Amino acid sequence: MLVSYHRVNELGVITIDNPPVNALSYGVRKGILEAITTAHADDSKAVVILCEGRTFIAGSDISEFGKPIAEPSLPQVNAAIEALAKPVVAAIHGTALGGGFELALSCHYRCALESAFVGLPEVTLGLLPGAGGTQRVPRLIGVQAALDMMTGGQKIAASKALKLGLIDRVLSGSMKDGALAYARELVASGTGPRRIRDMSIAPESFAGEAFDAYRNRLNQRKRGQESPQKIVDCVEAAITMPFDEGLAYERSSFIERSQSEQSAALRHIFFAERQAPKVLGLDKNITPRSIDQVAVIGAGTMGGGIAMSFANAGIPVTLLELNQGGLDAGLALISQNYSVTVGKGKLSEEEAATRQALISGTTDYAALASADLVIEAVFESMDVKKQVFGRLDEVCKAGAILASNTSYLDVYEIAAATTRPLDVVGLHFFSPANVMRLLEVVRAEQTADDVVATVMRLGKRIGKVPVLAGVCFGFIGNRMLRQYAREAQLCMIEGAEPGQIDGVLTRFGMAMGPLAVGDLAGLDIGYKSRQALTAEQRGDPRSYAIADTLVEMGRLGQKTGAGYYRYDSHTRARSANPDVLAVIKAEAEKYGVSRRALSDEEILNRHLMALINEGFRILEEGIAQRPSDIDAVYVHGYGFPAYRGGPMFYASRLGLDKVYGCIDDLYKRTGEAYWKPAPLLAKLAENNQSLEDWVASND
Ligand code: T1G
Repeated sequence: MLVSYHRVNELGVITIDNPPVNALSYGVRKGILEAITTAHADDSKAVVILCEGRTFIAGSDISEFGKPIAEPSLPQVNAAIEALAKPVVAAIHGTALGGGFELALSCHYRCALESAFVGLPEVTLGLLPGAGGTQRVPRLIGVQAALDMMTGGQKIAASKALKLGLIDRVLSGSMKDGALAYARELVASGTGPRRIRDMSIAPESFAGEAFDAYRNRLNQRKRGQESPQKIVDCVEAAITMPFDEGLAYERSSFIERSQSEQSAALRHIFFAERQAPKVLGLDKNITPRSIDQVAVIGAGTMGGGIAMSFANAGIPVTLLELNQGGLDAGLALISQNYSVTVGKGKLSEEEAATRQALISGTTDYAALASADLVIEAVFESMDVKKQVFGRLDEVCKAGAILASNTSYLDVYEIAAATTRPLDVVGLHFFSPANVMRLLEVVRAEQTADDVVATVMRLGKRIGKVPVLAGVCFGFIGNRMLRQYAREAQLCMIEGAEPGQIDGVLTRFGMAMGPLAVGDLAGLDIGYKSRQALTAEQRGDPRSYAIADTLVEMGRLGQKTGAGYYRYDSHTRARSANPDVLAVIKAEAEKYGVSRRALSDEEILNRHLMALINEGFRILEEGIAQRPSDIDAVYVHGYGFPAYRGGPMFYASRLGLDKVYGCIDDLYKRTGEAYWKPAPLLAKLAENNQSLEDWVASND
């Protein structure tokens, strides 16, 4: 029974039971409407709506999107609830989100457990609240708070929701008992239904120009995203239109959004994040190892960020640094990071102190003896890493998992430095590790299955998106980045300036352009890693000549105030660096490149096709399990816009025949091996197959 109705004396109780998150599937909507019809006809004095399982309704059933909506629609269900002539109480636990909270808003009263959250996160799916949220919330809490809630999409804790007026009572103890008691109180006091549709919004509370100002701010904060703007339109309609017209405007806007490319992309990422931790072929009955104590080797930026990731999840961490000075500096940086977060109001002083207290420092390897997991985050040198793993092999207890945070070195070779290769795995975090959600889990040839299962589950526990990668140079993300970065360099030496290249990619939606990223990371990073490579491994000298010359001129990027751009020493504001043009022209001349004007379209096409072609190679080599894993990597680790779904989703929507044609043209024009279309792409395009077909054949 997805929905049941039973009486408790004078109360009617509607119970929803649709695991895992009580999503509002067709069956649930139909069951609620039937229960409301029953409650309408019987002599119950009030109705309570509650859910079994771990949460109140977490929203419409996202898996139903893109299919025809089977009636009753959620707005129809909500209208029936709101119209009931007796008080209806929503009893919230867990997370009442999206359509779930909109259903609660159509109830006349709302109560929630202290531990509960409410929210309207539709904007994160490229949608907007499509069942009354944009019309009811402004009436309940005012326009500004409503706009912030719906364009941000964040969850709101019960205590804050009470202050805002989103809920009427916070319950402690049993949610069901508390909700029934609240409903009896309403009956006893003769309080009838209270409908939000009957509330009004003071028109002067948010005049027209305030809406335009809000839209402009959104253009900055949510660059390129269509739904936030549409939410503003719907909220403005809540002021300018009667309630039912506003509902109709919201519904037509929602339907338009649900059919949009951006929503399809964002829903793809939603499911990609949840698919990624599932390892194909892994025995489902494997018992993961318990991870209660973690150690991190190296108290630098990465090591400190990794330690914070675990402390933030309540896991004690021992941070090891070779000398006390380095350790003190690392702990000071962690303390500073927490202070900044507290300063932004994102964390209370107490919570920051609690987390920081979970991080202890040491310079003695013996302190790692009881760790269940040790993560090495030292200098990116195979020799150094082998020394560290040799020491860990000596001091760590049997069964401890030994992980390297290497960003491209061979984990299999690192494991060979120990007597326990089965316990060795790669855990590639992304800087800043306490912020970036991507975690590449690098499985070496001998990594044990229970180690993989353990770290995939642990990745979710610390709020990361864990993606399984096989061993190759650069795993998934950095391997694709090298192709993308090559095109930035070649476009530059062939005729484009840094500002044009970065402008094209940021207008596409990338968080930053490739050259600005280089300046941020430091051009010396790539320079140093190239010194360790042979000329053949370094590849086409035109693809690093400019970068190397800038480094040799001491222009390392932001850290020296100049790289591809100049940076203001106080504000770090970026501006064109005229010296770079001279360097570019000199290198072009040196390599006999006759510069020409490049169109924005050519620049964008080459960068995206470079990512996509390498993505297909990564798939066919089995380095990534599925195309959506590659998308999760690029969205969560490299700033690819989530509203475009990731490189492989983008390729799917373009059509693989078109993608193949683009890459094959580049191959024919340049003759470069790296532009040879990946065999898997060629095969799928030739057989008129999609990536979905390939996934289905591989699952
Ligand atoms: N629909 C379908 N499946 C869902 C789902 C949903 N709304 N939410 C979660 N799941 C699945 C998920 O795919 C996973 O499946 C399992 O549940 C556990 O999820 C009209 C139109 C509720 C905070 O955006 O934020 O309402 O992998 O791993 O970490 O205006 O799920 O186990 O097979 O995330 O404990 C608005 C989305 C929809 C909320 C729980 N609602 N969900 O987090 O578990 S649009 C949302 C979440 C809407 C109306 C509009 C989280 C969670 P599997 P999980 P979790």
